[in-house]
Amino acid sequence: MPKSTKAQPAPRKTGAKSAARNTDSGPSKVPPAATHDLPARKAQDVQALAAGMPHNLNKAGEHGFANGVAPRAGATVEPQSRLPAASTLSEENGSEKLGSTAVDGLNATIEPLDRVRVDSTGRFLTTNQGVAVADNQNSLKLGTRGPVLLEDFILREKITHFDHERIPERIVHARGSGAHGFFECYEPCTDITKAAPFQAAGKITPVFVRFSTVQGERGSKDTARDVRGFAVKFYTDEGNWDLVGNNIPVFFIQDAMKFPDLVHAVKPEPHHQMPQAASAHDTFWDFVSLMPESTHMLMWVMSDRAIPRSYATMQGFGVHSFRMVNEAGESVFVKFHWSPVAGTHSLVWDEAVKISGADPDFHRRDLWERIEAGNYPEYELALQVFTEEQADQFSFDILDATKIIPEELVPLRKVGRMVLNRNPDNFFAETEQVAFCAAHVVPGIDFSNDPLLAGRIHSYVDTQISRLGGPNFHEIPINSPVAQVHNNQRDGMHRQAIHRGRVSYEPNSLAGGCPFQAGAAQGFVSVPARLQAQDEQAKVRAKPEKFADHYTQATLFFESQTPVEQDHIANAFRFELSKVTVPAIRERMVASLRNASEALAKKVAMGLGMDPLPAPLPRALPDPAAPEVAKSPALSLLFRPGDGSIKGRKVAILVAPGVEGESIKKAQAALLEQGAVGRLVGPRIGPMPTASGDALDADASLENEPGFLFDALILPDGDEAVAALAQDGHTMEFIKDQFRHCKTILALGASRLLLVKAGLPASMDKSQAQGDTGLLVAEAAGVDEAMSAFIAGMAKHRHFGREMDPPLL
Ligand code: HDE
Repeated sequence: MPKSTKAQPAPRKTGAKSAARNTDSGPSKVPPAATHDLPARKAQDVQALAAGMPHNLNKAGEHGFANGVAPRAGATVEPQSRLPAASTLSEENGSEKLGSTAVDGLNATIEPLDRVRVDSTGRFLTTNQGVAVADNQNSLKLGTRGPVLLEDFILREKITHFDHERIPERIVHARGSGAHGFFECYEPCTDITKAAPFQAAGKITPVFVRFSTVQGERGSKDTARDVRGFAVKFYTDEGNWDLVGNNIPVFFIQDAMKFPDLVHAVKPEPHHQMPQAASAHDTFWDFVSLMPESTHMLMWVMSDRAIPRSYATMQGFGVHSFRMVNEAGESVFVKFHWSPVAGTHSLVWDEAVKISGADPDFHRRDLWERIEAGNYPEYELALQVFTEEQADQFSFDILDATKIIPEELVPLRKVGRMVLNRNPDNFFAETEQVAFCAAHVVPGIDFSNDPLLAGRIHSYVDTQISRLGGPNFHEIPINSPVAQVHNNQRDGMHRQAIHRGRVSYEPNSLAGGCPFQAGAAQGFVSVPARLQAQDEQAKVRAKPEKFADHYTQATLFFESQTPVEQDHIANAFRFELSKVTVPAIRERMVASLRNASEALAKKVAMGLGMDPLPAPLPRALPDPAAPEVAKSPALSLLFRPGDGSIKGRKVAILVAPGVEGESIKKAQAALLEQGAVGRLVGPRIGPMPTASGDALDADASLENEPGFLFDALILPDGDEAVAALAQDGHTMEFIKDQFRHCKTILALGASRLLLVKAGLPASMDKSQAQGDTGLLVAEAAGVDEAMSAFIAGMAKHRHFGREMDPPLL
């Protein structure tokens, strides 16, 4: 606790009333006064408080290294009464609006969001001033056919507010979706950190998470090939900690100096603003082919990681090396990893492209629906913990954000889980206004010297000032911490806090020294990073030597993928580079790929009709250090299949008049039991008479919910229904897309014919012999058993054994 001395009361006698009623000068000594005269009492107590701090007690200790690492708590003096800290003696005159007086030591803007949640149930319309609006249909006119009057303040307030509804979108990561949830600590991590969320098993910390794409504008499609933002705001009881990460553990560049260049290159080209939310264009590939340090990241971005199936099925990474520090001040390095309990699952490219047309909100909808259905997305947080001495031995530099630390080299330590269990009440107020910031850390967490991270520490606060209209964005409810906020920052646009008293500086004696510096015991103290050799201390614009190894980890990533994933990477490079209009850029990129993987470069070149191969690009570091591991199986998406559940998946069950209803109802029930949704998709929505005379109600149509929006397909029995579906061209597209995207298909009874009509392998036995357990046929009577096989097939996510390039169907 801070040092605190009690202010000595002045003797109380009469005679000071008039002196105490001035605000601009006073006597040489505060005259004693009767305690019941408030102005005089205040003057005495202020004098006593100020006199209680005859000099700045901390000043002498403020210098030198020892104070630098362990600053002392500030000195404070306790006032005799509440009067010295008050702005005004009239604060006792409360009202419905004012409430009562400030509560001692409390910043009331930091309260649960209930404080600002609005529910208009049973209320009438009002203006922003709370004045009831009698007529919300007509503007004020001079007669029914006369001119509208300038006097109509209700119309003008409404239109003016509307005119200003938009705020600037984020420069990057404009497109996103958010959710509330909590982080639960598995075990105390006090050995490595004093950070509040990690102090006790079972400790719960509230979080808000925002997932995003990077390149596209706010209204762009969710399923673009892109990195996904994975930003988590922990409302810890020691302040907000933002872990602003991505779903890919490396980045394109090594130094913040290059970030605006990267973003300018990947965004729509400035002359015609095309293409939207896509890296497949000249300027992006021009830039990255001249920046060989991007190659590792390119491998990830061309992999299926860049087209996740769901926010609930992608990993998250802190990317940079951070530090953790314990109570004793000992520090280690850490990398942060989020792993989805549902496993890592992605889309395939053809599917992603189609989804972006039919449902640009695919990921947003999926996140919302999972949470509404109680299938809460869940992720485990793990740390890679390593020391500075270990880091020195690695073949790569841990300050280089284009490098990972293979899990085989430094294992993952699981420290907790995050569950997203509440959708926001209002997208704008929460998801749009949330302001993440790489600089928001709490005691126990600290930065490394990664030069990319350094730029981020600056950038995020800066950008919010223009995006959210001023320096007080931390007071927007979604951004305000649950920990108390007390400082001497004042004013600025949209200030919410009403600070009591006249002191807004430190040191002070007039507020008893408050708010005082917390000191090392409770406050944030930067880790005094180890001093490097003297010659490295000079001011330079330079990179460490190991940053020049641009290809070793690109090779590691590619070699660690399964053959299917390698094919997808090659196909993505082929697609993207085929969209480039300048052959020299394409060639430069393939020349660069030759340094990472000759096989990949050849395959891409072949797909681009490039023969012969261009000579490999010269390497910045001809002889890089040998890597610790040649393969890291953990880098494959298939390494994390998840808990095997099908929760949150969507299944299309086609129906048409004459459908065999019982098997469909059973199938739908079996899916619901597993947490998956089976939707009845008909030639149109509405009731479909079944063969047995009752009806099934189709809630989607072949037209409004095309096949690629579903994770799996069930085709129904019933001759009449099958004949009707066979007449509808959508059905064939539906089946073909499901097959092409390697999804699980179950054909019941007569619907086998539809598979044949769609051109699927005529002999199911042959397909199954090839191990494709995702193509199932069964009689309607055997639907229970068939559903077990179907669910097992879905749990495998995809059946890549049937994939062909180009696709057969
Ligand atoms: Fe960001 N980044 N970034 N970034 N970033 C922003 O902040 C920036 C980087 C990331 O859901 C901006 O509030 C610089 C790496 C996410 O609101 C901006 C550099 C990683 C989000 C900004 C980087 C990220 C952002 C835009 C290089 C992965 C969305 C709006 C030095 C670890 C957060 C905003 C949300 C957003 C700057 C590089 C992740 C402009 C200068 C590396 C997830 O401040």
